[in-house]
Amino acid sequence: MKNVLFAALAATAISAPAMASTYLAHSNYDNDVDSWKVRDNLSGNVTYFTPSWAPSGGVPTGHLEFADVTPGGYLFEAPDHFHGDFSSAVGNGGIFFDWKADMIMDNKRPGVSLYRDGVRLIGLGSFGLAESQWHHLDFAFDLSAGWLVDLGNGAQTATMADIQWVLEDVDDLRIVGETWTGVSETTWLDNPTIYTNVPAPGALALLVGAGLILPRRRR
Ligand SMILES: [Ca+2]
Ligand SMILES: [Ca+2]
Ligand SMILES: [Ca+2]
Repeated sequence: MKNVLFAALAATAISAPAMASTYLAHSNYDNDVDSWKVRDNLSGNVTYFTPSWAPSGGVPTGHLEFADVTPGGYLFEAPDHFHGDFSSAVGNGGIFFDWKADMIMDNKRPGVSLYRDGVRLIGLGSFGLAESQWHHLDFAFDLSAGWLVDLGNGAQTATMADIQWVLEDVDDLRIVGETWTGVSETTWLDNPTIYTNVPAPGALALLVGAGLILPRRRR
């Protein structure tokens, strides 16, 4: 009876193994801004600012906050630990973050860009997001996320080969901050994370268990 139950559980695990994530790069801003910067571009003049660290009210607790300072556009820019080879997440992972803005124009939306050697891979969120509440955005590193790629002559639909190539050697990562034309808005960021999906430990144990049971039953 015990074996029957175990086999049934194992069969469930094989048909739909529970998935968990391994974080390849992550900032939760529990203690500080984790070396993130704000990159402002005013008519080609790039200036870096340090975002504010807000200790409470994020997803959860600590998070970044930045109030617009120039008529140019600003982005949250990741530190070095978001650079490098993340190709293990291609087709089996992605990037997520929690994002909030107090003023969002109809033609503005959150998004993330990953760069390699000037080639830009672009993931875009939805228009019309509610203001002043957190939104969880998650872009899988596959064609389901609608990635665009800009090779220097405008954005076009990205292929898996484009995604693979950029993720092999990411040298810059930026998340949208500017959401309003005019020096008016504030935006907030929490939990930027590059992740891979792996079977949960419980599912793995059941798979191993199934392997132990099946030979015994054949004897
Ligand atoms: Ca946090
Ligand atoms: Ca601005
Ligand atoms: Ca603005």
